[in-house]
Amino acid sequence: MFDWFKYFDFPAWFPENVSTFGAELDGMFILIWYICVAIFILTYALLIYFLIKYREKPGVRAIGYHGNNMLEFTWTILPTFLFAGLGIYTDSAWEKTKNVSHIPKPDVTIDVMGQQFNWVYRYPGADGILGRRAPEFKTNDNIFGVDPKDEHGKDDFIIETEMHLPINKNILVNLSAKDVLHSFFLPNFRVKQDALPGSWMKVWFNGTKAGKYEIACAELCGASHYNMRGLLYMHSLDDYNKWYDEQTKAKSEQLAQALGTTAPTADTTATPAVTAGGTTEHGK
Ligand SMILES: [Cu+2]
Repeated sequence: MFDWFKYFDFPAWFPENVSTFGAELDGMFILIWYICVAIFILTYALLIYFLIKYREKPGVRAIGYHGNNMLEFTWTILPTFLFAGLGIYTDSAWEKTKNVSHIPKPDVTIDVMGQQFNWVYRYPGADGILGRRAPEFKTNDNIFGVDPKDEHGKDDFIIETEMHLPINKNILVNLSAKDVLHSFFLPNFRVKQDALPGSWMKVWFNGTKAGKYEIACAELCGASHYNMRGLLYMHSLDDYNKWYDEQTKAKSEQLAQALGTTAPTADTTATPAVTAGGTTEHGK
């Protein structure tokens, strides 16, 4: 038999959730979805019923009707309670995911910049500290506005389109845009946040499953908006640290070349970018 319910069950269309807070947000979405479906069915059933009941009949005259205070009172009060109730019920999920003062201690902090038409990521480099940035340093060659005098900024490395992160770690993204409004969208992580030129927003999440995931722009930002697609690789901690080491080595070689010196030999004492354990529990 054709399974109609499968098509009616809209939440089943969601991309796989791989975020610690995803299930809670999905639950909220599903609750609101089914309330909407129930109201839709109720109102359309009534509409069709009245259409048939009060259809034109020979010998029956239409009557004028000037409203009913009780009815109007009811359909104003009921939605008020419904919306206020939903607001109170979903408040904790909102606080956990969006309230900046409740962001858990980050294990990895990176900058993400949206521009026409791709995403650019800045990692803190070998020292693990992102260089200071300020608007006055912004140029086309320095879109993040990193202070050229800040030592912490020298080893920062920038990559485009592909983002790499470790699983089971608290990720903090400082988000901004270079030109117009963009929206940083990680469907599998239930993360979506507008990116505003001239402003840095904090976005956090914690991914639970290694793999390759889509990054999209969810704000119509120009002619190639559809093309603003990135890939997020979630790695095990070891794989992530390996990738990170390669990037920092490439960066130090690049720096050495620019200075006309040879790169320091691979230092075996380098501390891993992120250490195992010590993951802060997400939430408050
Ligand atoms: Cu965009």
